[in-house]
Amino acid sequence: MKVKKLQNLIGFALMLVLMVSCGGNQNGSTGPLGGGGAAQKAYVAPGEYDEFYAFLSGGFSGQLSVYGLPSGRLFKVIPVFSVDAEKAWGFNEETKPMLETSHGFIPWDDSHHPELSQTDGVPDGRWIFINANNTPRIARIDLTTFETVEIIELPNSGGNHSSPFTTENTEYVVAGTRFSVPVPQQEMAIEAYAGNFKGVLSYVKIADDGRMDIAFQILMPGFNYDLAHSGKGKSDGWTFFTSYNTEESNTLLEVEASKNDKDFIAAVNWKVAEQYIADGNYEEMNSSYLRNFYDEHTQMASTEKMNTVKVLKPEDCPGLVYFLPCPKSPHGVDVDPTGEYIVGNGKLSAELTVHSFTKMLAAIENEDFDDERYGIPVLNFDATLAGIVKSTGLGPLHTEFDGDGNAYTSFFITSEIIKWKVGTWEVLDRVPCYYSIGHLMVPGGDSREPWGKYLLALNKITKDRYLPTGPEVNQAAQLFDISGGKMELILDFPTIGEPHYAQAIPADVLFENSKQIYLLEENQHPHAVKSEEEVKVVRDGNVVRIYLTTIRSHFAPDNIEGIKVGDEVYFHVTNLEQDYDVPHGFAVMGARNSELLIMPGQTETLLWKPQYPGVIPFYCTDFCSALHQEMQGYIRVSARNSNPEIKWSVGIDE
Ligand code: K7E
Ligand code: CUA
Repeated sequence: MKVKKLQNLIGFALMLVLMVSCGGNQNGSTGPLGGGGAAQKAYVAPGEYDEFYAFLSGGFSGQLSVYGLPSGRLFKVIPVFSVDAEKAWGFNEETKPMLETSHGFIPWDDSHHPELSQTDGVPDGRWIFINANNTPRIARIDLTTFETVEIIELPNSGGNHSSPFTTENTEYVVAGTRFSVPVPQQEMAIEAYAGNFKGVLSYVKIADDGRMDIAFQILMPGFNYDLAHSGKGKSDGWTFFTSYNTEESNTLLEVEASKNDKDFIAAVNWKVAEQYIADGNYEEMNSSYLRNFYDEHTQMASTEKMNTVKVLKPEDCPGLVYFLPCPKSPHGVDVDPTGEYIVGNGKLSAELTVHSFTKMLAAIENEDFDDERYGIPVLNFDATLAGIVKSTGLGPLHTEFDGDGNAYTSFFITSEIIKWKVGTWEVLDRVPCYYSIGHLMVPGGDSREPWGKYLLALNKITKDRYLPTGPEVNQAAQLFDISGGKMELILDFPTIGEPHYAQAIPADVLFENSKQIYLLEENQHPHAVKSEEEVKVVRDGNVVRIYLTTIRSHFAPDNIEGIKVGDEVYFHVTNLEQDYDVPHGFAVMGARNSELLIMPGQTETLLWKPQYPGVIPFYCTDFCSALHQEMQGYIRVSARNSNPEIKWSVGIDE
């Protein structure tokens, strides 16, 4: 009976919260908890595959997680900007260089926006990019291996938030700084901010093979550049960045940066930028930054240091940037699938301001300017206005689109999603979210051809949606079926970190290209051994390299002698398996890093420094076979001043 009482209590608490959080916004289009029909829509039977892969940013976990839709099943956490002991990311010798920056080795970041590569404005499944907000970087993940293969640092940026949104053929991914800073960095009074701090917008060129390179940076006024989206179709060639703090305040921004009735969307013509660069009309600035690349053949990451960047100054580059006034400190900026409408989500307002790209071009042509800021023309507000969505929701943050001419906007303050018609601006439907939605995502919803069907709400506050787990409850995602006229809630599921944005792509675009093994004969790791005959232990001064192999269910060698206290021992472990889904693990007692998790055909390296004489066990951490528990070995460690003979073996000579 106690249980029942508890349920009643929870039900009552829930009701209270609904009344407080949602202001009675439920219109009955969906029950708050869904029904049997809803369960059917999210149900993917055991053994069946999901229709979509969804990639959710890891927020303050710094990673990227992969879920199936509509089931909400977590498939994988891809380590990106934070070390991950499960996969040895940032712990093994191969991947340590991936987390090097000009500030040194950094084991963490805050990742907000995954963005799939596109061809003709449609996500193509080659790569997914994601930003690091704190120490400005962009990472590229290869979607054949679901591994991070490149990370580039962004110099002159103070926090990479409006990033890494792609152009429609992945010519570039962009990176606008959220915090303006002195450029180049130098000491000055903080109150000297206005006029002296700058905001940099970076364009990172993506080569055909995916390699990233900073093509140029635009030195903008010291505003906060919050989000971005590139044009598509008719507006291809442009990128739109929202800004706030056009007041240029350096303190108490919640008040000081909320004074101007309108801030700006910066419209950047990157084709014009390319022309200025081609004509040599730029400044080469000294700025050092790192680029880290993981080579799939050598299976090693390496770091390159770059020393200069090309900078464009808008005041010297007519036609490069225009400001579109946008009310109330806009957060998201979203471009509809036709490329005609640019939606500003003014986060302190109840309305959405939609600009017309065609009208913007006409206003530029007619020089219909109201003002200028630091040499950048400010277009007349009415001249570019396409329409206003009068929603009665509060706190719009982000908008996504379906393939049927509808838009979906998240409202943080009133905790709801509002569906509206592109072109007529009429509100069609609204549903509550539990609670306080940030981004939302429709598969392909920021592309030219959205797949539609589902809408994922990425909520900031979870409260009573799950059983309590101490003071923290993981952030809740909520899945809606949008295939009918009304949005229908069909699933809640917990997420990792605090996802901001997400992307999704039909599963069949990816899974056929998904790599199942690394071919042993293509393994060019400098310390690979391709058979048990080649294993060895090599001493060079106090550096000892142990070349090991794994195959179900033993290590070769598994008895090793001749190691001394004070040695630096590198275990180079090659997994000889050539079967799908047969990794082996490797862990040694007292190692001050992590396990290794070695995929079939791969080589990974663990550094270990033995601390005292003894016999130390090592073992396989991944349950690989019926005799996995037998997959172990020993290392004899001798005293520092001894002179032991190096020996290794596996099995007994008969
Ligand atoms: Cu709106 Cu960082 Cu994209 Cu969060 S941001 S919600
Ligand atoms: Cu190999 Cu367990």
